[in-house]
Amino acid sequence: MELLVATHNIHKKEEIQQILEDRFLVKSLTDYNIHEEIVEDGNSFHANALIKAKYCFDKTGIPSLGDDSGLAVEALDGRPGIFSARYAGDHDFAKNIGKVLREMDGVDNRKAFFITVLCYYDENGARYFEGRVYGNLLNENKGFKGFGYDPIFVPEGYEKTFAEMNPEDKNKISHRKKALDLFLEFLNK
Ligand code: ITT
Repeated sequence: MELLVATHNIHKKEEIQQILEDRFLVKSLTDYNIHEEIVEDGNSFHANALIKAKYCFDKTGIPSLGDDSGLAVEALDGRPGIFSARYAGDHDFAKNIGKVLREMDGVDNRKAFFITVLCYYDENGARYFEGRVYGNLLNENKGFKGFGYDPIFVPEGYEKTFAEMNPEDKNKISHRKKALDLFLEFLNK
C-alpha cells in the first residue's frame, strides 16, 4: 500500500520508508511531481504538519502524512524549533549548525531534543502523532551520516552522534520512529 508523505526532503522520506519497512511504499511530493512551494507559516509543529498534510490530501485525494520536525535547545528557549530548516540559511545544514554552535558557545547546559509531529489527513480530517528524543549537543560536528543537526546531537544513553550511527540504529530510537510507532498503532486499531 502506498503512503504519500508531504515532503520534498529525501532524508525524511528514506527514514520513514526504513522505519515503516514493507508496511507501506513511501512516496514523496517529488515522486508525485508536485513542485509548488507549500507555505509553512504556522506557529507550531502541529500547525505546519497540518498545512503539509492537508495541502497534499486536497491536491491528490490520497490520505497523506505531513512531518514537521526540528531541534529544540533548552538553553536557547527552544530555538531553533519550528525555524530549524532555515535558522541561518534555507536548508543549509552547515550554516544552521554553525549558528546553533555560536549561540551555544560557552554554555554549559547542552540539553536538547528532536521532535517530530506527524499529521495524517484523510476524509475524516486530521490526526496527530508526536515523538521526541532527548540528548545533548556537542561543541563541534561529529559524523557524516543522517542530515540536519545530526552531527551535533548525542541521544541520551549513547556516546555517538546521530550522524555517527548507522541509519538503522538512529531509526530505532529517533523522534521520527516514536511518532511513526504511534501512527501505526492508530492504523492497527
Ligand atoms: P519538508 O517541509 O519538505 O518536509 P523540511 O526539511 O523543510 O522538509 P521541516 O520544515 O520539518 O522539514 O524542517 C525540519 C528541519 O529540522 C530539517 O531541515 C532539519 O534541519 C531538522 N531536522 C528534522 N529532523 C531531523 C533529524 O532527524 N535529524 C537532524 N535534523 C533534523
